[in-house]
Amino acid sequence: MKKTFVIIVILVVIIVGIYLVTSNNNSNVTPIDTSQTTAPVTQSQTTTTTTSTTVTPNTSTAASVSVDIRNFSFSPATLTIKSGTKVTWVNNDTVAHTITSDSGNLLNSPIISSGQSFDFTFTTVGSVSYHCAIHPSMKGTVTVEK
Ligand SMILES: [Cu+2]
Repeated sequence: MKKTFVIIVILVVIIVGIYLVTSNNNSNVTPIDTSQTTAPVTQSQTTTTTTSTTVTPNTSTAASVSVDIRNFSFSPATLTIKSGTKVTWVNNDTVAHTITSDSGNLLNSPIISSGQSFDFTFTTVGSVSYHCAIHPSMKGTVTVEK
């Protein structure tokens, strides 16, 4: 009788052990499924960001030109652009200058210190001659085409 009880107890322990191992395996599978569900969401967010980044450079590079101010002269001194183009004068000289229309006041910049810049977007077709109000010998022309 005692041997039979011992065998029954051993069998119960083995069966309980199998149940524990099986339930542990099931609980291990569940977290893996959760992490796999999270991963695709992150990938779709990355794709959206890439698409919006691609659009930006095309817009900003569209119509802008820069004129270099150096050694008391504008370079290029003569410029032909399409209407709607933004022209930026960058003062790479050691002294201050201005961008001032020869006639009228279309171009009327403040004093542009060394290292600073001034920009103007041309929307009227025609030719605009300008000079530096501090150094009248500095001259330039912007021709705006339709
Ligand atoms: Cu000047």
